[in-house]
Amino acid sequence: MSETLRIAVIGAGRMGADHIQRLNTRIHGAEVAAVVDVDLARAQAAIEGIPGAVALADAEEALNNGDVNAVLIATPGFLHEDILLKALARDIPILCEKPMTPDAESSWKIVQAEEKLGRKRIQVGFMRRFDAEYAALGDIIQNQELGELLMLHHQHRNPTTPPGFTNEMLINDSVVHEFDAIRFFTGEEITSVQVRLGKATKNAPAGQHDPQHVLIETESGVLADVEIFVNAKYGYEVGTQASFEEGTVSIGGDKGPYTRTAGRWGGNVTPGFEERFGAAYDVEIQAWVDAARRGEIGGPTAWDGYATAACCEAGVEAQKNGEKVAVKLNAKPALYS
Ligand code: ISE
Repeated sequence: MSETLRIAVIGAGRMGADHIQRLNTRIHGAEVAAVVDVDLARAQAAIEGIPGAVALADAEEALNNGDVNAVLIATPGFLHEDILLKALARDIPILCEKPMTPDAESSWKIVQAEEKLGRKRIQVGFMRRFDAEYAALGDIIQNQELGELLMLHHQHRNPTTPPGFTNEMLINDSVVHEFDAIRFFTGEEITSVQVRLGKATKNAPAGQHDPQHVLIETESGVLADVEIFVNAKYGYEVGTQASFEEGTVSIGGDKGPYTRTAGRWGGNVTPGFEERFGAAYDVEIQAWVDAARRGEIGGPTAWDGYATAACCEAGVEAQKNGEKVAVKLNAKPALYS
């Protein structure tokens, strides 16, 4: 193992702040060296109690800081491209939250820049791959324990959306996780996406059609569907039911405690993604740190970031025209095969 990672966390919002706490309290082999946020007061609040960490307002300043040898990017997706290119130029380990970039063209630029560098430096933050139930279902599929996988049914429900969450973000920010999960489960690329807009909830903000039904096909013909419902009010729920030749497997059900009292029974609905995937984030970040200290990456690659961006682009087009839209991918560079 080489030196401790001294990480610059770029973006101290909801996800950035969560990762800063994680790095500072639960992750081994890494320390927060700098926190960057355009809102300097937010960066300063985020480094409170972290010895040796500095608060900055400019990502480039953090990347040029000699004390920084790794970067975790947790800004909104449209800000990732520039930071990724600068971090690649410094040739340091990078954990980039999803989406890698918001469109296929900019994601392809990142893939090309990394290919030119000649080694994988970017791990993309698709944390579901590190969830114990996702891993267990992945094993059942890979080992063909119930025969061939035929269909995947996904439910992705959020209680509410933050201000500025556009109709396209139902695909780019939320269904992007299912695009990656389907590629992870099947080991195949996605070939087409269709989006159907049915009856909408009155609880969605203006401009959002919610819920939406997304229909997906993979190379071998596995069919998948996603109910994306981002103003579901009651809480957070991410579930999958997989249909095989010899049975079905469901993951993502609510966990206990299950209580019976006063003539009622039940438990609590998970409030948000931090609680649902908290353990998966811990495993993901530790896997990245451990791999980075060996000069490797420990999870989804820039190619996964690019392929899911291409799915999102097809998904946003499909939202508009209701048609089945083909996913177009460039040839996979040897670095990722
Ligand atoms: C959010 O950005 C996430 O990544 C969550 O996992 C997802 O459930 C949510 O829909 C996104 O907005």
